[in-house]
Amino acid sequence: MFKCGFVAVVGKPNVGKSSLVNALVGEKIAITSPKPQTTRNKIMGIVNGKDYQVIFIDTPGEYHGKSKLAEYMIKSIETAKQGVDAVVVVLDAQKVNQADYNLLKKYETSNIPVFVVINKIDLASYEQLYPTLQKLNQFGFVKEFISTSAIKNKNVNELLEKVVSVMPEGPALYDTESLTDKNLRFMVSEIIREKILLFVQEEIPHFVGVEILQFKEQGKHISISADIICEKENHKQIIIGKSGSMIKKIGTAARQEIENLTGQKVYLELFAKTRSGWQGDESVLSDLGYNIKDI
Ligand SMILES: Nc1nc2c(ncn2[C@@H]2O[C@H](COP(=O)(O)OP(=O)(O)OP(=O)(O)O)[C@@H](O)[C@H]2O)c(=O)[nH]1
Ligand SMILES: [Mg+2]
Repeated sequence: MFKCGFVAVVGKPNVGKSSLVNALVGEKIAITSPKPQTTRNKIMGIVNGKDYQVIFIDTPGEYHGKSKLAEYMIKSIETAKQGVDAVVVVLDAQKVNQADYNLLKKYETSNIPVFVVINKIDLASYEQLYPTLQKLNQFGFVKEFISTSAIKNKNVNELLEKVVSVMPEGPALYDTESLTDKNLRFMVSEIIREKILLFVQEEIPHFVGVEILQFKEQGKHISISADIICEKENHKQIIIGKSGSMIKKIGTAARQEIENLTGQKVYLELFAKTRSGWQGDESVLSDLGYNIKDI
């Protein structure tokens, strides 16, 4: 008997949803960062076993922004939950609060299995965890509570086994060689954004978008050029850095990761541009791949 199904992975920003999906897949298919609102799209992470295929859908963290980009992200979360066979709600073991309980309550009447993952247990002591686990007892409808560390790969296989056990019978829906529904071009733009999230101070990365202008595979190497779209002129100056030092650092780190991913030599050119109000401009959003009509 072969099993196949879809599982939405949801939760507050920064709880480790993308890290968990990467751990389940066994490869990095989604970018991660210490800053909230890293993920902007729904991204499939496909896990293939001998007698199953589970399609996990990573989603943006639940939040309430007002821009058209926020609207796109919120709609991505909503549509990711539709028609799935199970939901995994991820919590940060150190920071479970009312917002998580409110989120969980929404699933009380759901007629599909709900799993609660208490992630980042490597950072939480038992004394910290105990009151949280006590409070979670009130959610009797939850199929299973699983404590994990996505980073240390702890209990990730146990989670997978539990999820597989509730998947419906059916043939694989995706090529069993595929790990994600996203293409290399998308991954490249995300890797560049991840380096910006890593290197650039607090707020600015949330106002940045990456547009791939050229993506050419030429024999043994790949030539890529991309625009880093900034909200304000001073954001652009920070992205560029003193004598271009920041954009160079972003470019070097991104190029190395793309080379590791593809096994090919990569030429990467980055340009910083200012497009004030781009997060509310449907045509720019569409150029960046955030097309609300597509989801
Ligand atoms: N120590 C520890 N850190 C973790 C673990 N899982 C994730 N992290 C870190 O937590 C941060 C957020 O992880 P992400 O996977 O980007 O979180 P997310 O829920 O996808 O965040 P958004 O996309 O912004 O909603 C990153 O710095 C991760 O390295 C874990 O199990 N243990
Ligand atoms: Mg994420």
